[in-house]
Amino acid sequence: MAGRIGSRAASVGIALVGTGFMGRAHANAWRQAPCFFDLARRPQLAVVAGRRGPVTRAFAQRWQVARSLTDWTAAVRDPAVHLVDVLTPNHLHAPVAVAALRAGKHVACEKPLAGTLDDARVMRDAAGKAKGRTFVWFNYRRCPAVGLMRQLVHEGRLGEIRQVRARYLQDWGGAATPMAWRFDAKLAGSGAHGDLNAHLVDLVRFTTGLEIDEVCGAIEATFVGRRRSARGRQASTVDDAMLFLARLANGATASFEASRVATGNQNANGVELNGTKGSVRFDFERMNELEWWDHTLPARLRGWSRIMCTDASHPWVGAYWPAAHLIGYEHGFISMAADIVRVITGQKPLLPLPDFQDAFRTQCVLEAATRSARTGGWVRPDSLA
Ligand code: SOE
Repeated sequence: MAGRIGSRAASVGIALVGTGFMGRAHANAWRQAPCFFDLARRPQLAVVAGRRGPVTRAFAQRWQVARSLTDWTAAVRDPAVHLVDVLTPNHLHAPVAVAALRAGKHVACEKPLAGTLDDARVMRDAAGKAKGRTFVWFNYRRCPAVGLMRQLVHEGRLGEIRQVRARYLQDWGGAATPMAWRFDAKLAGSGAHGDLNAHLVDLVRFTTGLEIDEVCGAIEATFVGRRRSARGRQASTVDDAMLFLARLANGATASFEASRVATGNQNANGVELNGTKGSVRFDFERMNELEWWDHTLPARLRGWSRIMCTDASHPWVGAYWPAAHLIGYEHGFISMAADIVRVITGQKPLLPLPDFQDAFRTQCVLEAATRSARTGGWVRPDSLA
């Protein structure tokens, strides 16, 4: 079969399953990656599958995808496809990803790995038995400032990490936002928690290299119980905000805060790490910058320095523009698409990519927080694996 792993094709045939916001972000990334990065094989948009025929056809035309289908099972089996990119609502991640792995394809799946821990476990197990490689689109790992944050920690410049503050704040305008799959627990699993805390847990694990040992003090809240839709008013069954505390493997304390009701914050995805030798902080709303407090300097020289992470020596930046010619949201996806192609052509990614095994650990932390919110107790993510 032409599309099976190990074939000597000059291109990597991609099937996009989904045509929404992420469909656009990924179609763009696969198209742009070989323009900026030298890749052993060129990604080719072979197929797009979507529920609605006209929308899917228009998507295919706009993004120059060779074929459009309304049946994702056919996309997964297509011999021209080497990698299936799962961009569906969360409840479809497991069926699509497992079918693709069984068909011998590589799989890249949107975050969170799944809406439920059970689905995530099925995906992790299927990946363990498959020949194909797996990837999860925790795209913020590919911000150069986040990459630098990880490098500073791993070079020992922060000393021992003692405290972590992670918050991902959005403002969805309350009841003004109409019903969508993201508000339906059966389709999404959870609300702000799976959508936003998933990124934070991944970012903290990625930048510190530390696992999360224990979770406690979680609190979840739903403020908008019903939303308007074409079918009248429908129940919104997910959390609008979820906060929790955690202890990392080295004893450091951490706080996590995800919200869709944080008026005035639009995409404030931020992490601060405090170590014995220094601190760093990042906020996606200023994504090209990393702030660093170097505590090894003499006291009279200490202060927050703002590093413009646009030098060619910063991760991925050399592929783009000259210093201070800023990059944006889409570049994280482009860099990730390039790193995925590197992995499936036997090369190393610039910095580690999350696979299903890795994202399953993040999912266990999310589940631990949900259980803590509902029982009021301490939960060890490891005990759920
Ligand atoms: C919506 O909350 C959303 O698009 C998330 O689903 C993404 O993961 C995040 O990057 C931006 O906000």
